[in-house]
Amino acid sequence: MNASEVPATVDAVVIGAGVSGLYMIYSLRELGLSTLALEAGTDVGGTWFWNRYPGARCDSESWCYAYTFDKSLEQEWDWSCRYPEQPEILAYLNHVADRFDLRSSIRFQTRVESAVLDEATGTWTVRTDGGDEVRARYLVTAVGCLSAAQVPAVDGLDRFTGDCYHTGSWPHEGVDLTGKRVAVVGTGSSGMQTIPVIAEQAAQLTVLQRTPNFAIPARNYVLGERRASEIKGSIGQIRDFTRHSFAGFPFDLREGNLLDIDPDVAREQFEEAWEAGGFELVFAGYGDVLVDEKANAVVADFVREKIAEVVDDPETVARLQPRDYPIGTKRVVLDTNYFETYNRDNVELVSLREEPLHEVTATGIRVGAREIEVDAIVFATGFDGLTGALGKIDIKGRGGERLKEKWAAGPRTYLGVASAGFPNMFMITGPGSPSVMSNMPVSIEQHVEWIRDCIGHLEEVGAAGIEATRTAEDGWVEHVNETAAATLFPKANSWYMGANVPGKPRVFMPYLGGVGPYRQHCAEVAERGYEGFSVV
Ligand code: N01
Repeated sequence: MNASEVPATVDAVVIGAGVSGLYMIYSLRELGLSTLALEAGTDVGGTWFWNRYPGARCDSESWCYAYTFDKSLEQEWDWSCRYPEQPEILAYLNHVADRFDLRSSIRFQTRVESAVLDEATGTWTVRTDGGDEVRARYLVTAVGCLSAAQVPAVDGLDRFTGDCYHTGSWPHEGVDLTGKRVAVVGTGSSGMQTIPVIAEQAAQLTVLQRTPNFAIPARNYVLGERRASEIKGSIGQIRDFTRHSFAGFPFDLREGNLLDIDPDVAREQFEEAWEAGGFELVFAGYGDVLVDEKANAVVADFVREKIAEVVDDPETVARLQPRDYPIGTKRVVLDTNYFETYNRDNVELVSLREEPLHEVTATGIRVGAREIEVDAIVFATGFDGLTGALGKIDIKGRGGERLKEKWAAGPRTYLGVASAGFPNMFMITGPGSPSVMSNMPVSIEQHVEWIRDCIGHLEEVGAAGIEATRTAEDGWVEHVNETAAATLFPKANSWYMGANVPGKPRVFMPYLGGVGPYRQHCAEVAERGYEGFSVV
């Protein structure tokens, strides 16, 4: 089933049918509101619908990368392993859509082009690429933080006669790279996941690296019946823990500071974390690692040493060891055989710092003083994060103010969920909320439930609308900036800072105050009658 007709009026429009959109539909329906979700893709899944590149997988533990709103759903779904691959997560999201009959509220293959506030009625008119218009009292953006793919403007790209792909919009029918000469541009999470898999298929793989990245072994494993049943038995405790943890994971920071610990003891702990795999080495490390450069260097040195142990060629080791930003301040990657891949005969690492990328030719890529002939180029060059997808929609609020213009010098939100001048518009995991600094489903559920309760309150008291005040927003933006400034994060040219998009303002966009404290703060705002909002 599909909401094939766009009705003239609904209570709420949701933009997107990924992890956040699906749960928002469910929650708005719980309130008894008529809800229409508009989704550009042909099916549900959002990030997991588009990112089908070889090796795409989750790097949160599967049992925490799932909805928690329905206890029987938690018990009935069986994850195969610790870090499932994209098809399994997409199958899960399809299962959720079917189980709760969510598709009947979704209009697929429909991209939202604009959303315009009618101040007189306090309603939003949402226009689609098909020319349909729908009017709604509530507008909820569930557009994802990483959904606007970025392909760099490399000279000559239009002349290339081979095949070109971006990891974030991978062909659904799959791509056979067997026996091909392939170049991968980019060594972030997507690049580091796909490089080892492409290396196994391709005749020759050239990796074009601008900035080396820190990675920790994922050490994925099959769950097995015993472990799966243990997890299901304790899922309630796990759920409570993640919700109140710092980053939404089933582990938290250690007590104390690394620099106060005996170096031998610390080393032993690092070795254990390395062997166990996963994010614990950095995110369950000591609090000073992400705020104190000396403490950070201890962990960074450890990971650099590990890279040197794995990779045979010393020149390649030197190119792969990140040196110019603190570990953790660009997204740490959980890898499977990434560094090992550089020991293969068919893989070459090109550092674009030594051999700059000049242009793409008809048959290859010109770097430094040479041309590398390739049959296919894979851009693993990331996204216009956090604001890119919202910026593609022409959102006009009070007085015709455009959200994009309001955010020209960086996003301005209250709690990352609302923006002054845009009444009755809610952003799920918007900039200024923990979002990408956390295990996403945990933050998504918190936002969806907060928005649901807020809308439920408005309906109950018969309010016409809600809007963040400029004062509350200014205070929140300042708090978000101060929190980031107290850490090492602004020291890296990361997409968190907008550094990967030419011309984008350098502002640290997510909120670093932690998932648990943020949840508590949002709950208190609601308890105090939606403090910082005007309810009319
Ligand atoms: O994108 P990225 P991504 N010329 O921006 C390089 C999530 N995710 O798709 O570092 C040459 O991280 C760029 O270089 P530099 C996760 O949150 C999660 O990999 O900017 N190179 C970098 O190496 C992640 O952080 C999973 O110097 C250029 C790479 O391309 C986020 O998505 C899996 C370039 C881009 O890395 C984005 O990850 C995948 C240019 N002009 C993604 N422009 C999970 O495991 C960019 N680069 C859940």
